[in-house]
Amino acid sequence: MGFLQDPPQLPHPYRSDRTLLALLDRALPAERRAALDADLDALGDYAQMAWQRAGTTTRRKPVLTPWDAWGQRVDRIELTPAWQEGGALTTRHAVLAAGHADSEHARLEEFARVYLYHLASEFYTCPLAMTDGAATALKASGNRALIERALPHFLSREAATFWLSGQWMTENVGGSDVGDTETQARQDADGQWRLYGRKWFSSAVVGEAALALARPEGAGHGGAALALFYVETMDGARRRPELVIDRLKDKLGTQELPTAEIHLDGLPAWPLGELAHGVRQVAPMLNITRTWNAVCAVASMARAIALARDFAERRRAFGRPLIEQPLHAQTLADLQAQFEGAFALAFEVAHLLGRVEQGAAASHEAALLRLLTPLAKLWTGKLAVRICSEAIECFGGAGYIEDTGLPQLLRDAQVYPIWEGTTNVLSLDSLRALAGDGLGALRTVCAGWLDGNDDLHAASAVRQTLDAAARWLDQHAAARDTLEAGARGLAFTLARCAAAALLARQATWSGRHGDRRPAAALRRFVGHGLDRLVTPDADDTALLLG
Ligand code: MFK
Repeated sequence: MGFLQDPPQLPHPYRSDRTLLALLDRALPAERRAALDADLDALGDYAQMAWQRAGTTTRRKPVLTPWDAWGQRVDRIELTPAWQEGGALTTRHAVLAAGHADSEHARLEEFARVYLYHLASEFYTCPLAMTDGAATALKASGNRALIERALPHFLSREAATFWLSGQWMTENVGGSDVGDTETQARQDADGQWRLYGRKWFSSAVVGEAALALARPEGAGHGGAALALFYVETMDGARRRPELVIDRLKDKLGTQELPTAEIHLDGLPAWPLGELAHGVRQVAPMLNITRTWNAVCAVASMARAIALARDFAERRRAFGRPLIEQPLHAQTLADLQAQFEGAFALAFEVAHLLGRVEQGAAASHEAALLRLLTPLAKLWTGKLAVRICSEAIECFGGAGYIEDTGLPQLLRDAQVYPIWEGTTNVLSLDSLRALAGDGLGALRTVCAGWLDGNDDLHAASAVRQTLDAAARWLDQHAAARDTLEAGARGLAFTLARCAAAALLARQATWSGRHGDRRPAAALRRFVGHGLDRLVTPDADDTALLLG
């Protein structure tokens, strides 16, 4: 037998992740930091085990069996091993419960768990995200009966009582434009609301509950006339007959996740609040799932870079290991710097969320959270695809071979810019957030994050770029079409400025502890430029599309 290449090994996802370790050491009080360690260590162990298991077992997908042998409708879904383990893992390590604890650090501690668990979970994190979102939307609704009914299940620390919740919005007609929802809510003779219609992407169909948008009978058109309902899917051990699974989707990635097309034929439902403004009521859920999306996107980046970095030491070409090849090392270092910026922004959103929820944030920080949430989601989603693509290229042809497990990283990453609102929908959402005082809040906090950092070039780049963004916004505020056409460039610019300022804050802290690597990440990140502003020419756009 001739030469055989050593495959890449996954370093321990928790103990070897210096970015995560430094963040937690900086941001958490020592007592809480120590208390968190055991759960993160165990989730890191599980992630390493799952990577090894994936390399030695045949990959499986969920299977739907609609009918049993005797003609009974059963809609049984067989799940992969990681999915079968999901409830036990989640509750044992309090993945969701941690985020709803009574502390300003609760969300940061939750999302550290999410980050480590995500890839090993095979996107079981998708229904977890929705369950977290449902718990948050229920709390915001103030509906005591539903809160008492569902929250103990959603936030349970025991697998036996744990429930997953879905988020049933998307329909054939209303994907991004949810206001076109066709599902109807009607009251029966006993006054019970029931839902009738078809939901086109249901990613938690194996769950026990869902929040669903529907149009109450007789209500008008558009989003404001929709209502938000809570539903349960099970009747004891059986799925309720009024919920029918039509088929599972055949997707580009996230193939272990059983995403279904369903129809509702009178499923009992309870309104969360008023029978209107359902989009406004579901917004707290969207902002939670968008935060999950951002953290899971950086988890994918971390995994791709960790494997490429490890491989660069094992693989020799042109007489030396890849890591000693200047261009290869440059490529990996660029990825690392971009990742550290994205990581800083996603986790700042997580931490800020906890502080705002617990009333521990300054007054301007609620506006900041409203702005940073879509920015983090849209920027990390796009970056995850780019980083996963570049990282699998670091393996040459091996990165293109299915059973290395590497192509899956890229296919799965492509979901981040799509789920929970595409990049363009989120760019437009950031304009909504900028209509408040999001930009003022961002400028205030960036000044604070930069304070004390000795990289004057970085500080001035952030300040100048934020000034340019503010001028751009003023200049185009009255021209809605130009504003929208340039919204993506504006969003990327603001996201990169926030990330650079956050890198500066981390670099200042790490420098004091003798670690110069975050300062290098800051220099490299700023070196790639912060300004992505564009002023599109509408005539050229029309010509190009003509
Ligand atoms: C592993 C990672 C985990 C990730 C989980 C993945 C789950 C995957 C399942 C899915 O993908 S589910 C599908 C996700 N679909 C979307 O995200 C929908 C995309 N479309 C949008 O986001 C639209 O912007 C939206 C439907 C929310 C709003 O469009 P409209 O109908 O034009 O809404 P409008 O009239 O601007 O806003 C209605 C109200 O909601 C307004 O408040 P008011 O009634 O008080 O005026 C808005 O301010 C408010 N609102 C909208 N977005 C908000 C928000 N409030 C707070 N935060 C937001 N993000």
